[in-house]
Amino acid sequence: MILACDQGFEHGPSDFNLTNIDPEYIMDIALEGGYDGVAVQAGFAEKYYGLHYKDVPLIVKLNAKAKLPEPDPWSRQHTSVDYAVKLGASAVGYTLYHGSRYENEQFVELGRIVEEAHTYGIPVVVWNYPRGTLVKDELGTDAIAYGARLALELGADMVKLKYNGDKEGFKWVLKCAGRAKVVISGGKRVGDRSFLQKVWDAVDAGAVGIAVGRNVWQHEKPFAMTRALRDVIFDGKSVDEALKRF
Ligand code: FBP
Repeated sequence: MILACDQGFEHGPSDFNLTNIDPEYIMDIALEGGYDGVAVQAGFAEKYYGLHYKDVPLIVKLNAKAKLPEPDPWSRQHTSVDYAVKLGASAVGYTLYHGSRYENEQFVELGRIVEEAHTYGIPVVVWNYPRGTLVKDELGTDAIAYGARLALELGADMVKLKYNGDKEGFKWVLKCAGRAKVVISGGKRVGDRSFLQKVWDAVDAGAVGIAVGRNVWQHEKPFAMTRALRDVIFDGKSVDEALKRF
């Protein structure tokens, strides 16, 4: 269970309110919710990841792009593996937009990051989203499966993918990811049942877990949602059982 909070950069502050815009609020959910990792940008880690939060493994994102109306995204590296390690990272993260006309530049960047991170002995988590003018369907099973394969072949230890609801197709996606562990992203805030069902289906198909943000920290009861997610992911409980947490 990874809590992601890079949306302030990727989407802008409109995803947040007066409470959850505070990075300490996010870090407190990660710590008290017992998350296995918190994925943030370097500046966030620099100012908010201190001794108090050392029990939450830190994943530093090494690249980002802001929300510009650019049909072919190019998310460039802005933080080094070396600096992420100095900040206390247990892993580094990188978003790869395959299908963008800049994908080759991103492949090269990610390849170098994998070499550096593995030299330090830390894993690389790849956010893989098919996106760009040539991508007909960002949520197509074939596009997601291709992303899973690219991540494996580039050296990802874990790949974060969107779950499109095609459970049989997702089994193929997982095969394509090979030994790279698959976690799913959350997406926009939706109803509790629908979110938990998506997680249940993905885990039942073979995903190892989640790396999500908005459906947790936009929730008015983030700890109840965290417990419900734990029920579904680790304790094999049904969605109906998990919903009793609310
Ligand atoms: P959410 O669970 O809030 O969707 O977060 C997952 C995530 O991958 C973030 O880490 C990232 O900022 C965002 O989704 C990217 O979303 P989009 O697909 O809109 O670019």
